[in-house]
Amino acid sequence: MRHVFHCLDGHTCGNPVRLVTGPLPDLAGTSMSEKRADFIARHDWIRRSLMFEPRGHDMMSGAMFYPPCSDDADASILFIETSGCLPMCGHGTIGALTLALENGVIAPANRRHVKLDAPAGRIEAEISWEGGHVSGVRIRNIASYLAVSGLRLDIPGWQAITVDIAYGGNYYIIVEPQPGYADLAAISPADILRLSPLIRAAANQAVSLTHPEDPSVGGASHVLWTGQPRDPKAHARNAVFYGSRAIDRSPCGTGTSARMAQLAARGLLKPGDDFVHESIIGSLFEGRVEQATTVGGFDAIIPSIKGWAIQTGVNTIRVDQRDPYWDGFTVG
Ligand code: PYC
Repeated sequence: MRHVFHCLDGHTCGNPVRLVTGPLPDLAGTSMSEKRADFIARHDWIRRSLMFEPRGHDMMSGAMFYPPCSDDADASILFIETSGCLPMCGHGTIGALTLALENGVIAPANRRHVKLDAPAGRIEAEISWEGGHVSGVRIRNIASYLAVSGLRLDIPGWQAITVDIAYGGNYYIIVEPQPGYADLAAISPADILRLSPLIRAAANQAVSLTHPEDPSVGGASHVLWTGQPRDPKAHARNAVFYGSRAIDRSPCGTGTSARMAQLAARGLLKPGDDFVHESIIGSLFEGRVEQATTVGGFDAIIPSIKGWAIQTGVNTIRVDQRDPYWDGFTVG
């Protein structure tokens, strides 16, 4: 059996985005959270075949637009990545909206203001246009909060470290400078790929994380390594590990949201403050604390993140079940 998927490929500040325009599977459920669960239960082969090698790679990340779930939204968005179907993805939203709006995949009532139902909740996007091109997207993200602070973890074969865990649409284990970890500049990408899975396993063994208002979201999935900025416009630099072998090339939208929530909980950011985050390749997201709020009894913030994306191609992808690797593979 052969399946053909039509995709628009691009990247957001360096990290890939593959927008699948069709055919899309019908999903059961009335909310994007229920539809995400149905996709995972019945259609996950589509994610695996389009994200993993030989059609994708370790960093591949994609999205699909569906009709809105709530009355006043323009569309709904589902995220498919090598790490699974994330509740929320910032770089994915910026890229998917750019590709969709430039190619007429969605037709919002207002092309400068798009309301989306995401599995993690309602997000809104301000779109900047230059001629027929989207020059920037600012997403107003879901409520983000510091979930755990000062967690001590013994990392086998390395050392004991102290981390915080914050939520920005996914749960992030945040590694800051401490004895044995001076800065992002002091470790190599190979170290990040080797140590992050160990940190993630130790964190999930030490604490059980469930979103206080959405039991379908839980577990620490991403590791955010903090660092001093290199670009004078940035307040900080970071590298986010996700999946089993990926380092985000963008500054990571949900990671930047989690980091802003952590800094706000410490009193280092307040509503109205900007926070420019630099990625491992030097690209920038412009973060901002929009307002203070609460999540299930935790003090929280509504963050926004602005970034840009570029289309790199139009991709018709075949998934042929005669291919022994039809639903993808990963190495290592
Ligand atoms: O931008 O939120 C993000 C993200 C999550 C994983 C990779 N990028």
